[in-house]
Amino acid sequence: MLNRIQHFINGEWVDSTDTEIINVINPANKKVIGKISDGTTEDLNRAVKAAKNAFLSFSKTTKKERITLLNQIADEFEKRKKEIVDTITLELGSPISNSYIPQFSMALAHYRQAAKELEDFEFVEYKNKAIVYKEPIGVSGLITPWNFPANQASTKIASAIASGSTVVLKPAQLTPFTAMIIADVFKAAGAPKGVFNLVNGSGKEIGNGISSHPDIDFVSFTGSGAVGQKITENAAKTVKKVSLELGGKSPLIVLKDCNIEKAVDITLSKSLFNSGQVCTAAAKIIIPEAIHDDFVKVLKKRISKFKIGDPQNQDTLIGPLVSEKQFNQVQKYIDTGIKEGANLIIGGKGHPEGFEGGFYARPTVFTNVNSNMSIAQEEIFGPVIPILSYEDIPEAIKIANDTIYGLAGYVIGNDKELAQETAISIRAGRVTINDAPEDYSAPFGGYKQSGVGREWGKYGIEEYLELKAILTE
Ligand code: TAP
Repeated sequence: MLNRIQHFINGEWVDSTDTEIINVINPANKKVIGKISDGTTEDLNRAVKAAKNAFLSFSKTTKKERITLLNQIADEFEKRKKEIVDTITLELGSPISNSYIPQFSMALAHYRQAAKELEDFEFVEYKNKAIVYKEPIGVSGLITPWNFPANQASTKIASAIASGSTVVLKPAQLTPFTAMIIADVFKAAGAPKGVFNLVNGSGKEIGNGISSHPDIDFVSFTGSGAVGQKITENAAKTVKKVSLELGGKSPLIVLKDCNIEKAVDITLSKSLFNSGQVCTAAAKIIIPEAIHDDFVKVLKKRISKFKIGDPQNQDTLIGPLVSEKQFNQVQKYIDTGIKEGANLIIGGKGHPEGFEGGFYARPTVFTNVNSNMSIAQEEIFGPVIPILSYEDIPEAIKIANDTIYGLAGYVIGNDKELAQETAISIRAGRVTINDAPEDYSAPFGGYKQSGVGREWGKYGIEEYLELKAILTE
């Protein structure tokens, strides 16, 4: 039982100002795995005060000092690999192999990448006779979701530290323990007191407190669109800069000349990874009419290879959803898909046989989906694959862009030129062709209602900077 009922403020683990606690559940068996404090506004105020004090000196550190600190953080993070991987597996229900790659490895990569970006990052630019200084933005409030507990926090923290800003993190109450290990990492790495602070608690109390706090200069949020809007409204009252990484309904366009087996494998991994609880998940699959039936035939065979199981088992590829709320949301969309007339060819409502004790949903595939259906428009955040078909490329692109979102997209095909042209036509912040690997130096973020601002690499660091022009004679 993990009993971590303290907050990390000013370089120390400290008691909460209240005794309220929150139970954390293992989604694979619904058992309580530990407790955290349900933080108060007073706890948040202490953390903000520490971050504000620390900013006075941390904002003056040199690039070299911050490169050293980021590498020390990365080293300490790496030392705790097993603890982090086990914790993600326990609190999120992510299969253990995925808790390592990419959950752990992505988070680690952000610290290393930020240190690397700093090497040749220019904090001073000369424009005619003006000198442009890029200064750290100040106290940054970070609010993170549960679906990538290490990665979502680490990309924000790494960028903030690289810029010389200080932070107050509020992780999701469903998955708080991984973030608490990050606090241990900061302590072990010898980070100056107050540079990193963590307050646990609810979005209602601590999240709202962050977005409306007069001493917080910037809020970086990842999560749902509804909460993103609320944060923006709150932040407007103190004219705070806000960066939002929200949801998506990312299209995956398969081109006619693809290798069908390969295309199916990529589709399944992009749709079903993390049980579909990924903001960049391939969430509407757009197939040429000419190969539709062959593609579906292969997909029916291949999907059984995605073994559902206990997240602790090395060969498990699909674990439970994170919570009952998430399970119910997925059930609702499966119901809606059926009611709206899509053709359910795999899966359906309920639990997979033998997995009734956790929040497991059945991997589900719908064909005969049209672009107006809710399952083609709304973010399901579960293992549900809607398949649509197209006659020609303009129609494929029209379907792909028929969404309020624009976070990611995918194109699979052999004709490199056509794949690239198609990728360019998708209105989204990050489009992957075939099975291209991640690139941590490239920007990550959304068009349209998928968000505001960018994370990762130098683009992430730039979010945490203010520009000052000094005009000289
Ligand atoms: P959210 O409610 O958006 O939670 C994300 C974070 O925001 C959590 O830390 C949450 O705190 C906090 N929060 C909640 N209300 C807040 C408020 N008023 N002010 C500031 N922070 C607040 O997400 P969810 O309810 O867990 O999931 C709902 C849906 O959001 C999912 O089904 C999915 O569609 C989407 N989602 C998207 C993403 C990404 S990466 N785009 C990630 C997760 C979920 P708590 O600890 O109280 O939850």
